[in-house]
Amino acid sequence: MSTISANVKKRADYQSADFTINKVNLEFELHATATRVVCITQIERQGNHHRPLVLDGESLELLSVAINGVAQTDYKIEPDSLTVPTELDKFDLRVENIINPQENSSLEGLYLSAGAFCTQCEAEGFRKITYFLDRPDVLAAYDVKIIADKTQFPFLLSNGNKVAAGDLPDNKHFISWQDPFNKPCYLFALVAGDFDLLEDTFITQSNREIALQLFVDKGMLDRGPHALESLKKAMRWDETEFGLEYDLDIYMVVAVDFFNMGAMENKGLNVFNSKFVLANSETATDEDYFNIEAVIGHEYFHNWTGNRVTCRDWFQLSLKEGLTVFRDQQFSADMGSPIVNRIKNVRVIREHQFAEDASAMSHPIRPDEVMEMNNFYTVTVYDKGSEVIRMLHTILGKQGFLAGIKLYFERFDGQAVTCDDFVQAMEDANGKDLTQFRLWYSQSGTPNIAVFDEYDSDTKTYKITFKQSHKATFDQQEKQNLVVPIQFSLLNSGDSQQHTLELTATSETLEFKDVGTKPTPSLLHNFSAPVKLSYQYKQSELADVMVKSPDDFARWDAGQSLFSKCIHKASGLTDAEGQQLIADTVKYFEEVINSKDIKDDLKTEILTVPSFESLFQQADSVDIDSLYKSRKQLLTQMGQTFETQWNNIYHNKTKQKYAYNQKQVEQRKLTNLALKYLSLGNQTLAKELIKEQFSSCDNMTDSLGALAAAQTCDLDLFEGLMQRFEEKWHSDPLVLDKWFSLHANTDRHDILSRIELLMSHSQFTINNPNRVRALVGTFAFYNVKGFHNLNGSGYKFVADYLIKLNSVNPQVAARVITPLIQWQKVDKTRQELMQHQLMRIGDTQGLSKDLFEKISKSLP
Ligand code: B3K
Ligand code: ZN
Repeated sequence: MSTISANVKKRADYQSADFTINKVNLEFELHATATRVVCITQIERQGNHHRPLVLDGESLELLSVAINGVAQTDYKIEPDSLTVPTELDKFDLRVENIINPQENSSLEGLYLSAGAFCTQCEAEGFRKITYFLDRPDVLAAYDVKIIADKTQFPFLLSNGNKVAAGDLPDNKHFISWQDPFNKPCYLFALVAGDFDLLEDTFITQSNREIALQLFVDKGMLDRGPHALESLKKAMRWDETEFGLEYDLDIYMVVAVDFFNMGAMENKGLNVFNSKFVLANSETATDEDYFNIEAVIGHEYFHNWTGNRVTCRDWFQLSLKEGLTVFRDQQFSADMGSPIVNRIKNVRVIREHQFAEDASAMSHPIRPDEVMEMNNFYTVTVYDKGSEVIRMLHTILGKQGFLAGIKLYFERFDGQAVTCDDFVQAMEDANGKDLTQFRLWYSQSGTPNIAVFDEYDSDTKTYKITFKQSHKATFDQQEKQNLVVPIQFSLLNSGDSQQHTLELTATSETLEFKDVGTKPTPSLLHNFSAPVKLSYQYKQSELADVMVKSPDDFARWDAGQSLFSKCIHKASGLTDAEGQQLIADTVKYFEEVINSKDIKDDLKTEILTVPSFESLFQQADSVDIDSLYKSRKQLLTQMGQTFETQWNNIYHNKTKQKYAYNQKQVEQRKLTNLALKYLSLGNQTLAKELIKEQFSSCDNMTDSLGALAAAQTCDLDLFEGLMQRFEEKWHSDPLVLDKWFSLHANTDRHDILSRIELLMSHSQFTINNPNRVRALVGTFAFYNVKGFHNLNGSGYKFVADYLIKLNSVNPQVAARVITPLIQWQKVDKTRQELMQHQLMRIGDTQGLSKDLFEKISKSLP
């Protein structure tokens, strides 16, 4: 393993900055290989000390440093810093440097995305632009002047308001921007390019008119309206639900093709991965439409939770991310189906967050130690972070929660604060002691909640006991009891009430009197805590909860448990016994599929078999092959047993023209599920339906529905349709990502040579994160058979690719390595194969900090 001077930063070591920056004046003269940056800052010493000024900076060519107009020479340049000795307490610093955006394939700092300049500064990318105090607790007002060629870059954008513009010699022009709101440098943004522009306005609750501008690649205007509509919905929703109004007079969103993640909430100038902006019915699925609305909402909501009140240091990331994810989840639920949304949230937790907590990357939502900050934009910080906020919402109630939020903004607007500050505001606004609750911020791992009950028919007493336990995780041995809100009700007891227990001790027993018959508990309503809950249900009891619970989430969850228990059990039985168990289990779903009362959205979810990933997380050790096989047998049985019903559902399909609305979305989801089951239950029929749907549908959701069904039904048919798809979309990379992705998760023996071939496709490039995620990411995360091939070829393939990607884009490489470091639950042989590949990657010359941190943690 190569050694890196691994600089581990600890949360406990936080110190406020030696200097602060009051005002920033930036000037950019854009050039693909040599952009000149002049940064003039008003700097002030903080406290009584004589330390020199130390600025962060990476990959910069320094031209000059001046203090109060006097050129300096005795500064010291190191690979990641610039030290300027000075005794002055208040001074103007001028730094001039050159950067090379064209060579910047890390997509952090200033880089070129398909010919347009753009920036990504969070977390620590600003230091790749100029020498600066690159930390979130240094807040300043920015004036920015951008100079560039007028023909190539007619749009020159930055944060805030446009204050000046003009022509310059040599066909150049300039535009100046002023952002009146103090911000940390991670919220700085610059974009320059030629775009098509979609404009609209929004009138705020206090009657101010906001200009909305959406910048997209030339020729993409017809794919912009959904994003703009989503933005207006988000703005209105934040006013109605939280009383929060937008503050600047202009809100700009730019869609770029090369982007490391979903989007970035830069003040007044969001930069988006074009995948989360561009949509029309032909190119985007219902899921794309949903995600666009969610991500547009998320970035907009950051304007208050993140920008107006920001993080003191990066360990506090969940302060803004957990809270903003919670807000975007509430928004999505209000815009669409609450139950589908909640299930979606829970799937992320169970499939990915539980996996992270069970791996060597386990960390609390507020991490204690970080080597590379980009590695901590995790499902734990984001999604478990959101669950923690949700628990506060449950414990304090909606009004109490809103009172806490109000106090939080009153106290901290314009400041950089901590998670503790947030909880303190919640405590103070509600007069509630949250000392024990705070442990959710410092403790990692998934709590286990075991539930036991007993019923005494003589005394008509029912007792139910909840017991919490916590296993050690890779990062923490010692665990404490947490506050776990558990919502539940008792079926068949004559008591229809929902109860909420705030479990704080190791164990607590509740007693119910005058209970006529033994109730069946319906537990963890709405997934009231991010825990693994167990109760020894009989199959018939689960079926009871699935059909009768007053809580839709509990109904779905009971169905999932029926499936999961059956799959796990069958994977340990002989084939014949397994098949019998599966056939018996499937019968319980007859009432659901036949029901006229269950709404389509819930029905589809209940009838969807748990993903392999979530089954994987339910056991401590997994026999991959037999689990995979049993799951497939169950799917097939579902297809065969209910062939008639699937056929009926399918033929009730809407004939309406495509529209993205709740009713149609639910219908498409259900009919495409039916088609998939038919492809397992009646191949001959399915093949005809698939061909017909693929040829005649007017939207991407149904095209992909047909392809996904073909993928399980008949490989030849699949190949033929995939070819047609490619012919239609070969010049549209965003659409082709769906095609790359479908190829990558196909179960076929020659999958690796297929992927190699796809890498030579003219639209594939290792430089574009969307392409890499679609092809290599999908394979590693979801192609169970290919990735976990016992001959080790899948692991080796991913490792080889990561070795290449390491030098191109370390951030993306560190994402794609995730499945490889999660070797803890697989068999010994596979563990060794995976570890061997991790060691190989670890030996790479020039290994990035990003990969080093993950590999060094995960090797035993
Ligand atoms: N705050 C950004 C994420 C930045 C990731 C840096 N590696 C997007 C978001 O969460 O809204
Ligand atoms: Zn965010």
